[in-house]
Amino acid sequence: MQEIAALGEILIQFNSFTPGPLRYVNYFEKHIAGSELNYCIAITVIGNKCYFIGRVGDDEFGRNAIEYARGRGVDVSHIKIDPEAPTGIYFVQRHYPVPDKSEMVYYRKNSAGSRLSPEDLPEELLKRVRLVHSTGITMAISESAKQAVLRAFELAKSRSFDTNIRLKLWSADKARETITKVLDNLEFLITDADDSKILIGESDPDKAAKIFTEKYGVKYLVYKLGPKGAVVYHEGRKYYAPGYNVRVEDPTGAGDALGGVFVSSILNGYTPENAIKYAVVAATLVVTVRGDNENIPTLKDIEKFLNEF
Ligand code: KDG
Repeated sequence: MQEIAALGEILIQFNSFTPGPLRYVNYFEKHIAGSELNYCIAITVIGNKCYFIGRVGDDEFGRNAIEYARGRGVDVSHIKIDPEAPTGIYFVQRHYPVPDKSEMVYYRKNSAGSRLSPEDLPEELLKRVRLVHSTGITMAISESAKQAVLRAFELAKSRSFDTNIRLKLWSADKARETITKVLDNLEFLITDADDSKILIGESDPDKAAKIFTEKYGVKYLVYKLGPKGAVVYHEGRKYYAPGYNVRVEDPTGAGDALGGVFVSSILNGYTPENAIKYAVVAATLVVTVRGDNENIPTLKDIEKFLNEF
């Protein structure tokens, strides 16, 4: 079993029970989410150990977040309870104005999670683990959280990063300036056409791959293609896994499941070809429900999907 540490913010998600503009939604369903937690859960579901590093508020939602993460097998011993700020929340608006897509509305400014700072880092653990993971979201939420990611990546033996550029959190220019600081020699980079266009001015996957792998030395580039699946570039080869046609309930979290399942499968010795196939199955199952991580499948369930769907 490999050990991974992920840095980020756990958020309480209020997912619209019905599709359409939030102002007309009367019922919301609570889930526990946040990109790095979703990834961490995917890592554990595939059989590796994941430590989550972050802060939650000293409130009911903070306790809920910790209990949920622990219940999903995540190591929560490095999650701090911050009495000075609340646990962040967000709402998900579904299928409006673009069918099959969701929009996030955040209430997370000055949240406990955004107060993550380099002092919160368990340095010995970060030096020891096989891989440290974070995302563009954590680099966007505050200066101290950004510094925490930079320091954690300095300590890490190896790094995994999902660009996850959320333009509601920062501008494209700021995202480019900040994220390009961590691209060098990543073991895993997870991205897509929109983020790649912002970062390197290129959205074509083959051209972007050349830049990420040759200029920045990324070892595994995972390029998400939405409903079309995903492609991996590794040591000059390309592995494509097509998507599946399913009914979309809420695509939020699919990319995190894809990234976490891919990384965890590679660490377990699977080939890039199989790992990306499994990762696309995980992302496919996640889009069929509300909630970001409840549908992340085990390897056994992935096999069942592949045999029967
Ligand atoms: O990838 C899913 C995440 O976007 C969602 O869980 C909320 O972490 C979140 C964010 O910051 O957007």
